[in-house]
Amino acid sequence: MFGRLTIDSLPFYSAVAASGAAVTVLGGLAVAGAITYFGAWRMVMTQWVSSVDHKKIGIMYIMLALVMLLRGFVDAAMMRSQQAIAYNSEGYLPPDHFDQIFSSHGTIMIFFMAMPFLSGLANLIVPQQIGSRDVAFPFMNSVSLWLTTAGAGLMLISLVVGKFSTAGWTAYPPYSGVEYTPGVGVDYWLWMVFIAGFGTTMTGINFLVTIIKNRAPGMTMFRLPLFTWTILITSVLIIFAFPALTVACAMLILDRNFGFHFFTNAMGGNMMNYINLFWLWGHPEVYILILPAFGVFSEVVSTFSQKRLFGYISLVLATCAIGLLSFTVWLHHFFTMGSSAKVNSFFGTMTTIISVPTGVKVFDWLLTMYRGRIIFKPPMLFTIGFLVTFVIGGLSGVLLALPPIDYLMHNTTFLVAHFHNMIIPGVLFGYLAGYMYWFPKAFGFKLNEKWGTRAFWCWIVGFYVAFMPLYVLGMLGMPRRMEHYDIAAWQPHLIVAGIGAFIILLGMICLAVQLVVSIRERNQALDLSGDPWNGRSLEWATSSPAAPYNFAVLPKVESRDAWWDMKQRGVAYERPAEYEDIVMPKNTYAGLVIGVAGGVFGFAAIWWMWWLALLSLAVIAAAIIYRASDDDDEFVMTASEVKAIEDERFAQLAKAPKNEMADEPGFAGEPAPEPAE
Ligand code: HEM
Ligand SMILES: [Cu+2]
Repeated sequence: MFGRLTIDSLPFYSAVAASGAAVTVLGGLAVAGAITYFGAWRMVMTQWVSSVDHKKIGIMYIMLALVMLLRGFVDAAMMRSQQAIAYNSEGYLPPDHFDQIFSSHGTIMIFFMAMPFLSGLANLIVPQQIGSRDVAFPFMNSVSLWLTTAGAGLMLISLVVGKFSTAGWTAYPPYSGVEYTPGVGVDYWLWMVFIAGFGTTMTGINFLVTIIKNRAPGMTMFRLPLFTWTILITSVLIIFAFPALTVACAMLILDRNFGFHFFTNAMGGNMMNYINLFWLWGHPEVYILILPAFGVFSEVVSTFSQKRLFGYISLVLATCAIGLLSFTVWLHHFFTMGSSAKVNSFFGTMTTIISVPTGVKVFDWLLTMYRGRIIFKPPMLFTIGFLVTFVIGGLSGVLLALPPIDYLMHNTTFLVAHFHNMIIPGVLFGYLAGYMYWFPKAFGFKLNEKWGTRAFWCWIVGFYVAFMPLYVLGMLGMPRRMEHYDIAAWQPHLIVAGIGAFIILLGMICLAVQLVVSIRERNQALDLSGDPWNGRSLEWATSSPAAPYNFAVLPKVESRDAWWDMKQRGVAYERPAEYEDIVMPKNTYAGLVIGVAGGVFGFAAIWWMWWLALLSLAVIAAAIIYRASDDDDEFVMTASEVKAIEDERFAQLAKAPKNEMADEPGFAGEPAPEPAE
């Protein structure tokens, strides 16, 4: 009945594990309690979890990402404190537990923090930027959200029932094979990645189609805002890369649970096939994560420099080039695994070539700032912090791209320093900048800037203090993933790194305080105009938050920076003589049902409760059939309803300051002079 699930699967074997489980359970209860206390269940069910509105789906993705950021950070803080004290001592985390923690940290940060954050920003903004009323497949969008959430749910459940994988975020065989790692840990990892991967693949398809098909009249490809361009290329990468991961997971699942031998050392298997498949996804994945952040930086840098983006075409082409090249470098993750010198040099060369289009982008951003009238709001601070720090990380990447150097540095903390140096300023700062930049669009009020600035300073200082020592440690020969060590020279650096993690903790606290303070003082920071930063692209044409249909009348685009152009021509806030009926998709629980059943299926498969697995597959099939045969999936918003909403919007606009940025020191009013391209 319960497969391999027994009472011993509960984490009473260790105090640290039991408290992790307790915090998870109490956290879940607290959320449920809060919803009950505020009498909000009805609202949550009918307006949020069943929603197919891309804006609400985006907000839910970002909420998921922020919760998982907290969880991933707690893991990081535990590792940092363990390593700070574990010189000639066991520290407080036993090896098995430490291994679970680095595995869950990496897995959470990549799959359940960064990926949902990126899907969330894309959902919130892309349809509005292209002048569309929704994504191409609103229902599929809801399924994607709930499958991703199901994966994250399994991640949290693994803290309570059973143990998590100890095989790192990459789950390399043969270690992750059943021979060396029996138990459910690796199966948790495999099934959650497999299930969330379906959601992500569907998101990729959805956004590719949306951007190709749903653009407003006049929005040609070379008028698309840069953020939308990066989401377009990211979607293509998702569609080509994620299947490799899904297949690798499926094969390892077969190996572990059904006696197959794809990746075993015996019986004709070859573990290198897994590692190739994994990085065939894994390297494009880092660009899947970072390109949207580049998109955010592009938007932010031109808005807050009050200038047209410099080198638009070169930024688009560089994005495409990076997307293409990202499929040609995967072997740099295993230079040391014995390929020939020729193969290694090919992949090393390709890797260094990627730095060229990336460098182009950096210069474009710098030249956008050059002679701009920069306004130092928190999103802009994160952008500048990114530019400086990312270049350092890029240089250490070029070093690692050289196979002879990689032979020395492979699996040391030098690598850990390098990729955090790319991923924290490059990915996380980008998403945080996007969060602060687009928050008013989502909720109708701005985030507190003082706390945003404090968060920025803690993050950037904390980053340097936490990760620069790892470069040194790497050169001192410290391997990654060490639970304890007996080399005295390492400890001072690890203590400094621990202090850095503490400063980042302050940054996390500032983010939380910022949110709380902003909600409490929202009436002083209302965004009445929908255009709080004097923006350039179409998402600022809608009200904040946007009406369910975004645009009562689809905008007619006549140039790049469409909204800026409309404001210049004085046609930004024109009202039509008459409104029309708008057909909208109806909310549905089918997406939620598929997600929950997907999560239950994963849990059942992990624990070998095959009857339950079959049952949940049947539920998924039933939900799909129900939804597919339901013809009543749309409703009409009548012209008079639309008019009522728009009347309110224009009444609000009349109250809004004409240009909310006008009080800022350095406000340009007119566009700043453009350097020739
Ligand atoms: C917020 C501050 C962060 C800190 C203090 C931190 C710290 C750490 C530490 C101590 C490790 C283990 C290093 C070792 O193996 O010796 C690690 C590994 C890792 N981190 Fe982070 N990290 C942070 C943020 C992030 C973010 C934002 C991401 C990704 C979006 C990320 C992704 C990873 C990955 C993929 C690994 C490798 C896990 C493995 O070895 O399997 N980290 N991090
Ligand atoms: Cu790579």
